[in-house]
Amino acid sequence: MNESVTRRKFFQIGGATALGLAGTAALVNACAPGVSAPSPTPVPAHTQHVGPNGDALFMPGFVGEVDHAANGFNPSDILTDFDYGKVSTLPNGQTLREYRINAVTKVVEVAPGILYEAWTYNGRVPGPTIRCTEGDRIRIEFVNGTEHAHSMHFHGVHHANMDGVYEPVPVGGKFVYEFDAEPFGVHQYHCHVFPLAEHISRGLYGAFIVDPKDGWAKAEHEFVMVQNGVDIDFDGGNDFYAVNFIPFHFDKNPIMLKKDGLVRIFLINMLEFDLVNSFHIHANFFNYYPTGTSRTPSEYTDTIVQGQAQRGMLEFRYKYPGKYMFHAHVTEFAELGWTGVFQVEG
Ligand SMILES: [Cu+2]
Repeated sequence: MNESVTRRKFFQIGGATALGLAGTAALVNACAPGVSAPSPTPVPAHTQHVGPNGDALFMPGFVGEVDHAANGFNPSDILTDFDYGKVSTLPNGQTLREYRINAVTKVVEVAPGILYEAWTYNGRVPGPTIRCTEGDRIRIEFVNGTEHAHSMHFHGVHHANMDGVYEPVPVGGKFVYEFDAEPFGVHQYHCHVFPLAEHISRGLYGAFIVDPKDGWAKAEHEFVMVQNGVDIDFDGGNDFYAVNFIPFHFDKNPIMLKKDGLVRIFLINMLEFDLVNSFHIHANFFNYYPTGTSRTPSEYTDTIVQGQAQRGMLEFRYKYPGKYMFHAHVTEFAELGWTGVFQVEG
């Protein structure tokens, strides 16, 4: 990429087309004062803030959708796709949950016409959401089907030899991770092989949710949202931002909520290359439980900030029907894809 075209300008000038990667991609963002081609007639800046139909733009975005079927996963499905494993009972009465996870290289269409070679757990980004109850025995057979060494490093409490750091799994290799799930809360797993930032940024991460023994309050909706960036030109800076990997997905595909229903979000920040991420909901406040390890919220707010690997649980209800935005309040990230809509139905 031309040095003078920083990642901050990439999206604004229609970088997909500029890179020659776009194919069918058409970019909707006329809000690019100062970087568009010189015009013989000065155009008042704010006449540019309109979409193709002349309607006001509240967020930039892409025309069209990525091919979720070809990708093999859909961010909307990932919201509620909890994997409880193959369940059995050990002789001591403990619940055993067994998983099989393959590391696979997968070309993912991250924006219409833009293909990205992701490194994935089970062909999707984020990887499977592993969900269990505190005290369960977790057994994961990990097979590395890629062309690089990888591992699975879980956050939580476990033995050193199950930490996925000093035993990288070679190409074609296998490793069985086994540990008891603790503490309850919202955690994650990710590859821990050098260079770490690349292995994580490429897509090797997923949610690990440990429910307390006596459960959470019953919720109408429970969603997993993993915040990430996409560095499509591999220059160590993100070009797009998202939850559940595909930029603008939840702007195009609103999340339906029931009015007054309790919403619980397991929110994890796996963003590389940028120091902080944030989450903001419109016209409402939420209780925030950092790392999900306490039953007492630390905060009642509408915005929280997370550094990398920070995560937590959010709980809220919408009392009025309507359409509400949620997005990173690092607003630059929002304009580069990390934005979505809650549609509340009465
Ligand atoms: Cu790796």
